[in-house]
Amino acid sequence: MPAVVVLGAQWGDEGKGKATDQLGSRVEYVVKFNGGNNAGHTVVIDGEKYALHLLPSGILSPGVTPVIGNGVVVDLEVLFRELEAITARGIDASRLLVSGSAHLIAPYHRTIDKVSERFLGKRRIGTTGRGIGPAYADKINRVGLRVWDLFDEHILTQKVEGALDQKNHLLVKVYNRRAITVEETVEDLLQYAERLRPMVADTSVVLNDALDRHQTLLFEAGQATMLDIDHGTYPFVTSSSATAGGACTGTGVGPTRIDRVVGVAKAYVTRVGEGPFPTELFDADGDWLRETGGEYGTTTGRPRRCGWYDAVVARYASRINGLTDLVLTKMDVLTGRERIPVCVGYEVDGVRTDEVPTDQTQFHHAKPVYEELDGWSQDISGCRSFDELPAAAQRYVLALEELSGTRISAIGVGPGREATIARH
Ligand code: 2SA
Ligand code: GDP
Ligand code: MG
Repeated sequence: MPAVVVLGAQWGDEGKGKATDQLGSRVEYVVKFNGGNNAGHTVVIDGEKYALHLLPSGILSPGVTPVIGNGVVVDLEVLFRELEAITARGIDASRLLVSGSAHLIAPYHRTIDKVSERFLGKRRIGTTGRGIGPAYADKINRVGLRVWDLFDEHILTQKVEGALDQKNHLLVKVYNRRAITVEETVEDLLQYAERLRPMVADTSVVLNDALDRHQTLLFEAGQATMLDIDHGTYPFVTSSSATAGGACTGTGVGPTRIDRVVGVAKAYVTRVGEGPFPTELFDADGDWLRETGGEYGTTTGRPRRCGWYDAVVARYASRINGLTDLVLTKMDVLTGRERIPVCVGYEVDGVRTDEVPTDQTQFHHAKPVYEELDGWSQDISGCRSFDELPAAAQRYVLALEELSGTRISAIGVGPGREATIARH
């Protein structure tokens, strides 16, 4: 397994953190390639819960070198706060590497994220408010700040001046806020420069050299396929490439060096923020999934919208990412349901389709076509092999595998590191 990508096959929070952590014990590098501290990955080890945001989940495995790739946007205050918190819990984070080409989230990005969401009103995206979109917008607009810029105050000042030019106009004239000064921004960013310096590297060289030495790499995606800037439910998406291609652009490792692409999917579906979600439940079943599954945002605490498994989305994720396998998580949450609906297709304005419509209006109109599968009542959280699962649970997995078009190689039956069934 020299290089593997782990990514979300739905709208996020599928349990990528746990999947990464599990594979982490078998890899040498865990590389985050997109997003920033909008992510929230929960890993439970020996009953202890760790919530990671900006740091790669692999940081919890001894011996692993965690890497923040060039595709990530870095909030330095959050980085050091998270590093201090996990170091205080006895985790050795000293090997962390940060790409010099990664972009920085400046305080004004957070401000703009929050005020623009308020300004959008009914058209808001439901962002995490962490400054992610504005930081990526500056990157694409070529007025972004990169980690390397921290080590030349003159250059940093020039770049902050350039970035603030238009923003202050917008903040003062449109949003009725005070102007942000160049000095306060530079001072804020520079306070972290010397602490960061030893971690900064040309991580593309580091990772490609590691592959040359036959070491193993795991690329960890933030957010998910349906939140991807190109392939997600635009404009209700995050601002980065959360699909498999992002692992290449976000790290400087070429696609021919990647061997396996693992999609993580929940046995049902959740979404936070605004945007279309065909299988969403607005009734007691939705509340039941939220409470039984503990579906509240790891970063913001927001209640997640919940719905039944959507095989159309799973097939789409398989195609867009070229998935080699799926990890199906949270099977244990469904225990106790007599029947479990699974979405096998959509009806869009009276026409049946088996594909995710890329026309946004059509996706908003998509109505799920359900097939009902038998549920199971036995507790499955202690099962550690496929054969131990009740027959109906086995049939549920096999049906999802068939409908999703990708082999299910592992099944999650609880939040703990050990609560997984591997299928060989
Ligand atoms: P942003 O902040 O610009 O990335 O928001 C844009 C959309 O992307 C969604 N998004 C997420 N969806 C699920 N999980 C995320 N991480 C946290 C978690 C979220 C939380 O693990 O629970 O705590 O609320 C995440 N990050 C971004 C977001 O909801 C917008 O729809
Ligand atoms: P991520 O963003 O994809 O890493 O997922 P999150 O950590 O935001 O949300 C997934 C939640 O489900 C976390 O609280 C995990 O501890 C939990 N979890 C992961 N896998 C399983 C599983 O198989 N069963 C149960 N019950 N919980 C799980
Ligand atoms: Mg999450």
